[in-house]
Amino acid sequence: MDENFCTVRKLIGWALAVGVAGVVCSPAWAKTVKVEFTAIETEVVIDNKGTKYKAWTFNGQFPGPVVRATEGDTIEFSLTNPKTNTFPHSMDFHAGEMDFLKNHKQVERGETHHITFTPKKPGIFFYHCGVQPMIQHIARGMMGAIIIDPKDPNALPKADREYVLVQSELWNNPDDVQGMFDRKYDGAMFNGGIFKYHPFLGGKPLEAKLGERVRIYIVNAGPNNFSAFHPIGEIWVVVENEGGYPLVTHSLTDALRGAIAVLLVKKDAKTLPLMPFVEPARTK
Ligand SMILES: [Cu+2]
Repeated sequence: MDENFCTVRKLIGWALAVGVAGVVCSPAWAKTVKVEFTAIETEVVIDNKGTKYKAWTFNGQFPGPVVRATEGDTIEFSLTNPKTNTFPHSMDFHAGEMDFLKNHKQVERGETHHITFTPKKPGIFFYHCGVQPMIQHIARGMMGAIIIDPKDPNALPKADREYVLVQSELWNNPDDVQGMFDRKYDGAMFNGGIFKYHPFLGGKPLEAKLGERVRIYIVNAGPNNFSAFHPIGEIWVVVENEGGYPLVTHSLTDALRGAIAVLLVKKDAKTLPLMPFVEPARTK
């Protein structure tokens, strides 16, 4: 593995974007990535008006932090459920291929559970709490994205910037489990916010400069709906003009309830220090 890349990533990348405790580089390309999550039942803001919502979260974030590793790495994960919580919680990484009965443990209050696995397939995957009613634990925020980069650094073209969008539905009443089963939801969100990246509705757009390659990762968090994700005003290959380009689910009942983001392409585009921004994939 490239030593400079390893050192830089260890110092600035992972710890800021992911909440990862440490990255240990080995002589080969594979490394050990330590990820520490704490289940936190807390209030979060879910729209541009400041509306608070009684969420269940990983590390206080809705969705949880983006976890990132490279194909073949070892991920050492721990989930702590403090005694101050009310409910048990758990973790199911869809990037993992491991014994379900052994690893998917319900973590009671006051306990910490450890999972170690080696992701073997590159891509972006869902992760979520699996405690019943699972539909409620996901709807209330205990979910997120894990990116597994290909070990071949040339497998994907270099991206100048990357965004992660996790789409989910919102129930204004977080205790309405029957409404969750009945799909009677009130809003749809990218990254835990109604119109969070819509500049005409109080949100802050995602930004890019003309000519940049922007890689956008999308995760269907549901708990019920899938995203019919696509850009408006362009096709995926390249943006040819400066301007605004909505990124939507074309399932309009969800788009019009909040799942519209805008990619603003302009000369002075800045890098946004937001959860959806993750460091560029490893390239050489
Ligand atoms: Cu949970």
